[in-house]
Amino acid sequence: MVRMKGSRALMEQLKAEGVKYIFGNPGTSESAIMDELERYPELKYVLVTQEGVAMGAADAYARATGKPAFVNLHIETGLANGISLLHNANEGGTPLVLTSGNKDMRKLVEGRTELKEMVTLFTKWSVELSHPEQVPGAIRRAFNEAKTPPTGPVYVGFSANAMDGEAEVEIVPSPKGHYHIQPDPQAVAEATKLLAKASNPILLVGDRIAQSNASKEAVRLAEVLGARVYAASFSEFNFPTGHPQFLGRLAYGFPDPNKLLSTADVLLGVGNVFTSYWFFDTQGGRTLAKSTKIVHVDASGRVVGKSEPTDVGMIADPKMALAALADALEAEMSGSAKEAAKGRIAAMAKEKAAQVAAWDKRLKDRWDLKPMSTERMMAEVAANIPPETVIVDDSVTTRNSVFGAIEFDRPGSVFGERGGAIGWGVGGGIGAKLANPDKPVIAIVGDGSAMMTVQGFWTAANENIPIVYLMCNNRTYRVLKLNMNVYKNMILKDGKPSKYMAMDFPTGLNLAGMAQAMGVYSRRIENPQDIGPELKKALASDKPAVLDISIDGAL
Ligand SMILES: Cc1ncc(C[n+]2csc(CCOP(=O)(O)OP(=O)(O)O)c2C)c(N)n1
Ligand SMILES: [Mg+2]
Repeated sequence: MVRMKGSRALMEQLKAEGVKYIFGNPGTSESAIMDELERYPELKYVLVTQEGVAMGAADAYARATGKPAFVNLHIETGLANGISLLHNANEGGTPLVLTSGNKDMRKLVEGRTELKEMVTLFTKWSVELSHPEQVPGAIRRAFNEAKTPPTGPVYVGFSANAMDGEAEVEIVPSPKGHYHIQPDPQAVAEATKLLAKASNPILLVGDRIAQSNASKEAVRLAEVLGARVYAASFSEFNFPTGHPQFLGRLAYGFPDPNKLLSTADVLLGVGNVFTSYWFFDTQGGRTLAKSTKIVHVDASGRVVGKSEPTDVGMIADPKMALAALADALEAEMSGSAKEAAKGRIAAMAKEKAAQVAAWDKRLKDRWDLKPMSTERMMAEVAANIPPETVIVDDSVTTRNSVFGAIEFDRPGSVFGERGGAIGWGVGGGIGAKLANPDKPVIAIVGDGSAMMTVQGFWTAANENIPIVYLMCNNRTYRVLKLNMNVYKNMILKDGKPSKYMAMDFPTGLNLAGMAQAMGVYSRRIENPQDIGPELKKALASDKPAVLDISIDGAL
């Protein structure tokens, strides 16, 4: 045990947890922390000028490193600005430790905000410390909670007396953690019984596959089973998109995903994959046909069987579960079932080839559009990035073209916005680049999303983080118009066209100008042929850059 101030115990515990970066924006309630940091140059403080940037950066950093990220914001005022993207981290299960300072506990009559009440809805665990003795243990528990499946964000508030007071403390890091939990053999047997006899199985992959590093196991299982593969989400690498059995992402707006999934006689969902869409469209929570039997695997007991009536629920690490299922299926499937699986795979190759041909045709048809099409933009990008490039995807309605043009074939190659709050990608680019200093990282961001956290350009300049931003400048919240059309067709059914109120930017967003004003190299690009040379130049510069690309925003 060593006697020290709470603020020093915090730094020592962060070092023990292996923290390299503190994403933050300080205020007076963080004075003790900022003073202590003077003696800890190994803990690099990444200053942001809007809290959303810190949250986006921490989210991407945690996901790209697989380790909890650390954020420090300012009391209720700074914390409030971070909550929008805290929601995304919570939805996606990102392990991060969010903190802020607070007034002295003794300032009772003057009034102080119970900070943890602000974030309990969006965190896995939240707590506020009143004594220096609590600091190392609470930080240790915070890291432990954040990284233990189901992973998620946690919050720790520091009252001034917890930071300024002294105590005898012991610094011990949180356990390394061995989280690959084997599935219940009974669940494997029941799932195998269903799957071995399936004549049209579908594997629905979610982000938890990436988190447990299970894409190889997912491929093996899909091949043994002869399953069609769809992604409920691809905000992390789940399955090689070029694989002949990978038939697409069920993005919102995809032609009726529920109908498609209901064609399966047995559906194997891995992760938090049974999501509901915006508008009410179900009775009693069932979105899929009764004839579709469901096997659902996830590390979280709160997710398995959550909404969709489920035949076999399996709470397990996806990697372990998929490996166990593939082994069991190989043993269980009859010779004729294996032959049938091969036949299905051959048919899928044709469907896949047709999808690729459809993309090529769309690209060709829209090649010379002015402003340029998203297809052309992304084809130019794909032709000019090194294969090891990491893509940060906050591209909103440009996303279909991102996936049309770029084949993702390895873990860590893509990190996308998830959870719904826009403003993720500018900070996301910073976090992904800090986690991948030796790889080129590009962030593809919608103009509306970029405007939410445009201050992040300044952080990229100030810290010289060589992230290349590609702005999808379509002068509109295009996705809101698409969703308005769905609302009209599905709910209003009035057959009248929408005026799309407040969904356009008649005063254009000069993102290149904003970047330049914040010290970042930038170019406005109208001609698709300029994308390649500008992108190469930006990637070679070892400095941040913003390429503000004017694209078509029509529906
Ligand atoms: C913090 C926050 N505010 C508002 C919204 C509502 N919203 C959802 S998508 C969107 C527009 C995204 O526009 P943009 O980034 O330009 O992409 P585009 O649709 O044009 O491809 C908005 C405003 C949101 N999701 N999050
Ligand atoms: Mg837009």
